[in-house]
Amino acid sequence: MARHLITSAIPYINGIKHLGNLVGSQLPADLYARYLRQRGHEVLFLCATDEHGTPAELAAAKAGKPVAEYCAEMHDVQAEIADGFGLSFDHFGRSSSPQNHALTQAFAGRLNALDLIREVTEEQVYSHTDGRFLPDRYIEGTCPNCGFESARGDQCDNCTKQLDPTDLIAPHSTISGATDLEVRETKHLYLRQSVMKDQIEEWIDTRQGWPILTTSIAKKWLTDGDGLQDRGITRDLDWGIPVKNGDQDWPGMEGKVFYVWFDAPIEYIACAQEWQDVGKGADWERWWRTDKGADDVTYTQFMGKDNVPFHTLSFPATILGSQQPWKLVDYIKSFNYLNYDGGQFSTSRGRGVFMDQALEILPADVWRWWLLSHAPESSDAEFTWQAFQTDVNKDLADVLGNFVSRITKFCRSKFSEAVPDGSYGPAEKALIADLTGKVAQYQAHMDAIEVRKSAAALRAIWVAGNEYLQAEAPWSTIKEDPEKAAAQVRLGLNLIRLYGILSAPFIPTMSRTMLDAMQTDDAWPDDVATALETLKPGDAFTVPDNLFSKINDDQREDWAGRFAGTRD
Ligand code: B3M
Ligand code: ZN
Repeated sequence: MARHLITSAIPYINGIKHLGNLVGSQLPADLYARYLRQRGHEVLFLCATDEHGTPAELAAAKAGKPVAEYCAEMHDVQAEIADGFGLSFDHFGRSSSPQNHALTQAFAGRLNALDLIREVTEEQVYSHTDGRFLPDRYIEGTCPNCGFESARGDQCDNCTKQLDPTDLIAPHSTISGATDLEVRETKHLYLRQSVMKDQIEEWIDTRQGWPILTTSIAKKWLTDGDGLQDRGITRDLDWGIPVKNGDQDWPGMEGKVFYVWFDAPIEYIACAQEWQDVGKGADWERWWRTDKGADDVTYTQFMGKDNVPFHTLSFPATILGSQQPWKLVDYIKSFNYLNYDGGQFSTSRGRGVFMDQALEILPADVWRWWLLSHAPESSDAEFTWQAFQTDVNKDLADVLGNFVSRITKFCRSKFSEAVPDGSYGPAEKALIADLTGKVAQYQAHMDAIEVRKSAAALRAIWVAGNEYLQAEAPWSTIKEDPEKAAAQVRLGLNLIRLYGILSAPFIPTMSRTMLDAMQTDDAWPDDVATALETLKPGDAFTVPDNLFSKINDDQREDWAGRFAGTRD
């Protein structure tokens, strides 16, 4: 038994996430957490809402609410939807927590004491009408690179060029539309990442077997252009963690807050404190301090590829720079993008299926299965309604659901609602041997967090049972050899149990239904042959409700139209 710390990138507070976001971090993290728990490991699985920065302020303004109130409400909304998807966080925290305030300020103080922070006087755009500076998304204008008219202060969404607000042509405030802007001097703090370049590079080089997607992005930032750059860690915003030097004021930094990407990863640590402080756990330092036992912990992070630079460079710079014994990440699992029906998911245009809408139309397990079995691992993936309908109907209804329903109904009608007696013959032994190999393969892929391969291996396990049933046909056997048919059914019922256990990380609710119907435990099969003897002759079971009803063409067309754009 080992100890595993698992974090998923923490979603921005500014609205409900779409399925592309879900499959890029939270869902595969949940798959892995559930699997490891089932294998008997001690797991701490943390996630939170990312509540600072311009996205939060702008979304609150749009909703006409004070930011704190907006964040508190949206946190609860996101928590409830996460629950609806079966995301089994041990704690779903908030980056605006008092714990994160204190910890973020403490890190800044420590880094400053070690001369890793420098003060920079720079030019920023000030809006007279709004009475404030306009960082990042508070300012829009024409991109100097491509001429796109709605380029933001930090980046052009059209040509992806990274911008500074002062680069924009014909800039205006996105708060008021004001154009009475002026460039003023203001002071900010920079984390001196450049002096830590070698240390970070060495650390990355010691990480064994990271996905290529992860290391290639990290290396690019380390070596491109002039190499790793110092990074601004403060902003002129009202909402956020006030800039402090530990618990002391920071002269010249009054009224400023830390940049959202400085405090967001620190929330991974603060979240463990929150978990303890709300009484869900104890001894958070055992997970995070290598001097308090965390050197035994394996720490895995999940995220979309756009988040990789912050997790491979900036957050490690904070941790390594502190020279304190914080746990560093062991493995970063990153994902490409999931596209939607010939284009991209778009939060601003409401294009694609969002998490709340998904749960309104279908059970979570259906989404979990499709998304995970199509996780964008080696390249971007695409959601289409046609593929979705075909795949889930086949896998969950024709293969798995059909198997469960056929066996249980047949047993009830020809024997009883109890496991019949009969000893396994050559066909059963051959299936057990085949499944022994297939289960080993499934475990190997799950251990390696190869999400798609794991799904394929699980599907193959379901298919093997179906093919056995098709070939052995107890409904025919029973006419000549009732005892043989009884053995076939006994194996079938034990297979339902095995499927319930193995499938739980992917489809926890359906798995629960299978296991409840078999009135059995969910012990992971150390040995497949033994596992398939667990349900004994005479053990009672019930016929479960249909696991999954197929998606029909009318539904598919209806949904394709409904989610094509502009969410109301
Ligand atoms: N909130 C970005 C995102 O949701 C950001 C992740 C923070 S992880 C510390 O994609
Ligand atoms: Zn551009």
